Amino acid sequence: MKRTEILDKIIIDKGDKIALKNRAQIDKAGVLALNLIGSPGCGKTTLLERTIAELHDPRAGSVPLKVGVIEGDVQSNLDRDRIARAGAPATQIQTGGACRLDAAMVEKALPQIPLDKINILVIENVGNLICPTGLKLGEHLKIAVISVPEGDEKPAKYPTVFVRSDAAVITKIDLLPHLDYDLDRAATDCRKLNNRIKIFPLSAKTGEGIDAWIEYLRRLSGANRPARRAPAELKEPRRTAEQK
Ligand SMILES: Nc1nc2c(ncn2[C@@H]2O[C@H](COP(=O)(O)OP(=O)(O)OP(=O)(O)O)[C@@H](O)[C@H]2O)c(=O)[nH]1
Ligand SMILES: [Mg+2]
Repeated sequence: MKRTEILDKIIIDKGDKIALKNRAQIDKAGVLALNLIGSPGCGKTTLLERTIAELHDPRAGSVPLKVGVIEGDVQSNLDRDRIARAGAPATQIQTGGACRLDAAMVEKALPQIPLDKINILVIENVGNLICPTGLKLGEHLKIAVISVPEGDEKPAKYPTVFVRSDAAVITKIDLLPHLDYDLDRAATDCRKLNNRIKIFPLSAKTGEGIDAWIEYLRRLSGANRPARRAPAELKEPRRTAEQK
């Protein structure tokens, strides 16, 4: 192993230990934790605003679920303020230049979120489709977010996030009539990379497709209550040799 590779490994191992500590804290509270990964402007915060509205104030017959959010950006508190306006506890990490969050940043941010009062913690990673994919933060699941204006070839060109994610949200489908975007191609390419990935085409603006996404979160959140933790979805998905 080269010296730089050894240093990288030491850093990643240290980060993984902190991620495990974060995860233990999150599990103790019976909270489901998601790491949301997508390019700048793909629609992560808008998806969260819609998700918070649907889960906090559900239609008759469903129990409300409370969401807390750790926002990650290079600079500014803009996304934290949006989430706070949507009615969820939120805190902001400013990386000061780094293109992804790491477990130590999340460890510092966790005390700002009342884990005992929420069901789902979402960590919105820094807008980037590559850098955030390699680091564990303490989440149960990674969720990839891509959007129609980015183009349908994104899964083929940026495969790693789709290999490592449990679900892919394809957002801004309200723009499909205006753009040459082949939804089937994007979905097929995601499944070629990861045959267990769940795909949710939706529009956070119009609400089309949002029900399936909300139902998915409800099911996962129920599965992470302490008494019934660790069903298949909450374990690392098994990869084929090609996907590793
Ligand atoms: N038409 C349409 N526009 C959307 C949708 N979702 C988000 N947008 C718009 O896309 C732009 C970026 O949305 P954000 O939610 O801020 O994107 P983001 O991924 O959080 O951005 P960063 O945090 O900077 O990485 C905004 O102008 C949103 O209004 C959607 O479903 N349809
Ligand atoms: Mg955002």
